[in-house]
Amino acid sequence: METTPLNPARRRLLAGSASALAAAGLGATGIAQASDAPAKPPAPAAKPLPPYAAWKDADSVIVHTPNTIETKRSAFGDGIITPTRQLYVRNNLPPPNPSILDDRDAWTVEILGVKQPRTLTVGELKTLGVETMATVLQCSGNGRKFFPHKPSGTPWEVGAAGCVMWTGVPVRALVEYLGGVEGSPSFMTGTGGETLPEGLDPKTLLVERSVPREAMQDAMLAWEMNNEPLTLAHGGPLRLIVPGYTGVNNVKYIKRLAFTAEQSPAKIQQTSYRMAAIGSKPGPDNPSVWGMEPKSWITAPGADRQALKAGRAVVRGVAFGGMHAVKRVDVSIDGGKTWKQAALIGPDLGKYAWRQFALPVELSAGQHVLVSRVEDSEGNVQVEARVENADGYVNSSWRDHGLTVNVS
Ligand SMILES: Nc1nc2c(c(=O)[nH]1)N[C@H]1C(S)=C(S)[C@@H](COP(=O)(O)O)O[C@H]1N2
Ligand SMILES: [Mo]
Repeated sequence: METTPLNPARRRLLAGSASALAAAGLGATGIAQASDAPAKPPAPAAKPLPPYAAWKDADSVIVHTPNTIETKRSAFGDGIITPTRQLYVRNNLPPPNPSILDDRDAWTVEILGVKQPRTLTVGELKTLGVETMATVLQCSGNGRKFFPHKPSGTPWEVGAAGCVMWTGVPVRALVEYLGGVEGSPSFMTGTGGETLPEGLDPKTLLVERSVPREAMQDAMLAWEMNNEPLTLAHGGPLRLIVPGYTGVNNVKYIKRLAFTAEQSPAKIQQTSYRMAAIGSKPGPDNPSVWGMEPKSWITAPGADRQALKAGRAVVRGVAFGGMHAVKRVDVSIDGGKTWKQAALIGPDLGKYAWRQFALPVELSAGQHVLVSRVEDSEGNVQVEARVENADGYVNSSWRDHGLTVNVS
């Protein structure tokens, strides 16, 4: 349905049908109808925000379900950090009872697989060290909407992602305090603190994720997001942050952090979040969805069907390397035929944050496809085509993420 002004071809078509109606002897009414835009089906009513996330900015988000809330392409904000009220939310299970935030410092986390395994309170964690870092938090399924085979799962477009500032204790400092890692386990496994329904095998629901042990080097147990105590929606009182890894590996409401020889037996580790061929059943032999890849997308101008006038405009967007820093970003306003290097603007908050980029352009009337392509410090370039996979994970395709705008 067109919400943007009609392009010339469309105008001709309608003019043609109007004169055809006139020729057929229809009166003014017929012509008026023909020159109006075709009747629109009523827009589906926006779903309400669920109570635990009622404080989100309703105009900035798309509520897919009570547990899957996406940031609109136009709503990442003009600064580098995604405002908390605009940040996406993804819960695989309903969040725990809000009473877990009543006494934040009393929340406990059990640390296993270290020389002196122990249960610590958040209050104690706060005495062991503190750091602040920015990371891109991005759901493994961000961009799923563009997979033509329509995988099951939320059809996220670009907005299951944000750049977030975390404050907490480095896992390194915690492990050192507990005497170091015991033996040589291959994985770091975090367990979420949701209350599981009774009578079901906990393995089918438990949010427990294992990542390669090396990831501990930069990982953090965080109690603050964007300078505020961590909300329930985002995993308060305590959350594991594994920079460079997709969203699911950043376990909320963390109750246990363990250094383990094996990956978690939970379904979410064994069969979900695996890169499997379309048509096959994902399982432990398929690669796990862990590290993120270089990815960027345009956020302005013209996102979410904002009207555009011909003339000067600044094409803007966000870009990240996943595991490495951003080196450069190129932008095209003709769908990838010709490219120009964009300027990286705003502060550099480290290799796990995203960079904002901008390129002034001259936009002529008509339709344009705005795309961006990032290269990381290791020379890895954002892929043109998505890697097809059964469940629609890790779509980093620059072509899929292009923004089509109509300029009048
Ligand atoms: N305990 C727990 N941690 C979790 C989840 C969950 O359902 N429970 N969802 C994961 C997924 S799939 C994503 S994408 C991110 C979403 O983080 P956010 O809701 O703070 O944006 O949290 C991850 N950590
Ligand atoms: Mo996710």
